[in-house]
Amino acid sequence: MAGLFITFEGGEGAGKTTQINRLAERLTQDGHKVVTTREPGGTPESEKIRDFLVQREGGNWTPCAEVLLLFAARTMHVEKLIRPALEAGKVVISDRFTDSTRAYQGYGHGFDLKTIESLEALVLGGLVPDLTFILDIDAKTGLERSGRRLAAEALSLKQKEDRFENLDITFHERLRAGFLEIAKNAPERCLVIDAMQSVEDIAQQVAEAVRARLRQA
Ligand code: Z5A
Repeated sequence: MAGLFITFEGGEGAGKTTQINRLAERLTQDGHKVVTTREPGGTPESEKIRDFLVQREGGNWTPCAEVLLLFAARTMHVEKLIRPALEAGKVVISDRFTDSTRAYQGYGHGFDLKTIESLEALVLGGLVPDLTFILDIDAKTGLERSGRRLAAEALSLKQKEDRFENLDITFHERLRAGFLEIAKNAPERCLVIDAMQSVEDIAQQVAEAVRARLRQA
């Protein structure tokens, strides 16, 4: 495939959205065609599934149902948006992808990682990000940051996307350890960045890594 597929991962409030906006701006200035997207979501159908999954009153799903909904959203996202954009030579930047299922549902909630891998084989058809940034932050600071963002959003209580933020701190600690384990197992793809640094310093490290990868392509 001709394009470049970049994903951003990490716990709540790690700064993914902030960094994706910076990176997209830089790459566009450099003359690249950039598509930014997110998971769950990215297509109209997948955005509907997102509401079930992340909103406070989206539903009380069993772990298996939650995983299947995530992969239903992901197959639409991959087939309708990500793959066509990569085939058209674009840079696709996704706010979360399948590493989040491994981290949240697998390491966080204890859902069987082998089953997640089987679903990945079915849904992704070999698609793997070229580069994954794991923004690493301690759970408490991340939750404080994301709490401030949620408080600032002018949404009704029902629409608040805080179903995962409301889980206890030990869940978020397992999540962080899960992301670090994922990075350790895929060092050729994953770059762990200390998310406690300033927005500017992180943006610089991200831009350098992406430019290096684009030079290799
Ligand atoms: N989920 C799942 O369980 N399984 C899956 O497979 C997938 C997802 C794909 C939605 O994700 C939820 O879905 C998510 C996991 C679950 N759990 N939750 N909740 P999301 O990505 O939409 O939600 P999020 O991680 O909570 O997003 P977030 O809180 O917006 O975090 P962020 O995008 O990483 O951060 P941000 O919006 O850029 O920044 C947050 C605040 O911190 C904001 O006020 C910034 O101005 C500030 N900030 C950012 N960077 C800095 C630095 N460097 N210093 C200081 N302050 C900063």
